[in-house]
Amino acid sequence: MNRTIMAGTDWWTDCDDVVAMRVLLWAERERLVRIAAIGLNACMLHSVASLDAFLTAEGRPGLALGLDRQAEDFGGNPPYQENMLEYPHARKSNDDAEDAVRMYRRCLAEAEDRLDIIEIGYPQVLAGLLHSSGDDLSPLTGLELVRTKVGKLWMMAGNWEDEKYGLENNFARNARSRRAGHEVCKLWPTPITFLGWEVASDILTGGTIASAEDPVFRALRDHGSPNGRSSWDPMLVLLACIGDEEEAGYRVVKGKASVDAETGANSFLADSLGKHGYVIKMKPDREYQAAIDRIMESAQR
Ligand SMILES: [Ca+2]
Repeated sequence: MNRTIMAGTDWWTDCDDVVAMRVLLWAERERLVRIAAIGLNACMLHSVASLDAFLTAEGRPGLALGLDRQAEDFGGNPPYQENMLEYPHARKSNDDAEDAVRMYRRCLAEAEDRLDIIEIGYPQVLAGLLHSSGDDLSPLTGLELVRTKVGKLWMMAGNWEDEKYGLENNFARNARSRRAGHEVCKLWPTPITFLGWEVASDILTGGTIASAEDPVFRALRDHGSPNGRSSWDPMLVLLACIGDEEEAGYRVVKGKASVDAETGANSFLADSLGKHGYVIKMKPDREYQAAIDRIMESAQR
């Protein structure tokens, strides 16, 4: 199938983004997807350099990276990023990445076929893309580019256990993520599949990695999770790379998702014709866990 995808990550204080990046690179090696670019939506001192170092250590140097440089208001100080700087890396600072919205516009303008977008972080780059105007890359607005060039958006966001009310970090972290979550749910013109907090919080992965020098294991240890971490981001990435909810072991509740722009709380109105959907697991937790842990081992050095 080899669909082209762009992926957004907060690559912030948590380590499940690191597990998820290994899943994404595995999916490319397996020719499930081709990765066009990765956008960072939290901006920390070593964001670009550490991601570049990790991708290089995993055998995929030179991937296009974009960054939201305004996203300095998420706080935190993850030790895993500084420790990744031990690996060789070409991009030394955040100045070495393109603006994330511009990079997404470039990829969409150049795409011959529709591509999918994966998001495992904060939604403000996606909202910024929707609001972007025509420029030297394309006369189309961001909304028009998404409408004509994106197949589907796959997001780890929200808590959909109670359709009336959920509160989850990616939507609710700060004022910009809340507003952006509101705008993406309201304006995004393609189908969106959400994997919510409730799906993955009890499924710990990465804990079976045997080598203490493995880059993913080191990140888990630096986070204080050497026995594995909740699988929000890796489960969403694996689902998106398989590209079919049922095949990936989920059923979908369709409808319309909303996010409160002030509180970041999410809610859902079920509707079989709706453009949005959240997934519910159809298999025992251990099967999702084993699938991701097998992928972790496939890349062990
Ligand atoms: Ca994340």
